[in-house]
Amino acid sequence: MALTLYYLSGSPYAWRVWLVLEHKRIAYELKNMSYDAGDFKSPAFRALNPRQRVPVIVDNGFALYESAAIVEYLEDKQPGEPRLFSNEVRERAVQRRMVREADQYFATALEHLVEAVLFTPKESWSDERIAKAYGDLKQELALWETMISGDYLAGSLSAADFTLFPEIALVQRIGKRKPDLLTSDFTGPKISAWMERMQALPVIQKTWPPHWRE
Ligand SMILES: N[C@@H](CCC(=O)N[C@@H](CS)C(=O)NCC(=O)O)C(=O)O
Repeated sequence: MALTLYYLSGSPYAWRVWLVLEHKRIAYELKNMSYDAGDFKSPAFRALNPRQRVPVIVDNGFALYESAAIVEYLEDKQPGEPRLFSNEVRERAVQRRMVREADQYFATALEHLVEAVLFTPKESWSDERIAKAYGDLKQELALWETMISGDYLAGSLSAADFTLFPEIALVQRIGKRKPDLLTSDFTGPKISAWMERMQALPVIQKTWPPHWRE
């Protein structure tokens, strides 16, 4: 039985898992979820994830949620090249640290921005709330600017890159909804170059959120 990924277009967490499946060339089937159709509230989905969030994978009857845990599971299930974590112990530790940092700090501020812009009707937008979330994200990225050491966040292309890229891409997407949001200093030169490098990867092109292409 193929592995199924419960997916929502535009979710940075679901995108991470899709990227990893493609990168590791693991066969999968995508199940597109819809808020409007009530998919998240269905008893069947709740049985897979009581938190009612994507991503969820079901691998031959084994259901798992939380994107970072799914990424580690996929690496454990199919170890070896192409790897998601370095086989050098310290580099692997830094990659794991970055996954946690992206989820704990960047994604928390990102969720505030999503709430403030995407989930709030335009007429009720609070400039103060939006500026706070945006400022936190910018401050976070100033730190990442000092952390990136080469072409990728830490050593070769890894789970760290597949975690942070979709999160920053979502901020850029929110900038399309609110054109005065993004300032030219949002990402420094190193993170800007890394974003471009990432965006050029075939795996990113292939998994670009479908509704962002429209
Ligand atoms: N920590 C979770 C976050 C998952 C998450 O928040 N997913 C959002 C989409 S971006 C979701 O499914 N939200 C559904 C809802 O809140 O009803 C992960 O990494 O998998």
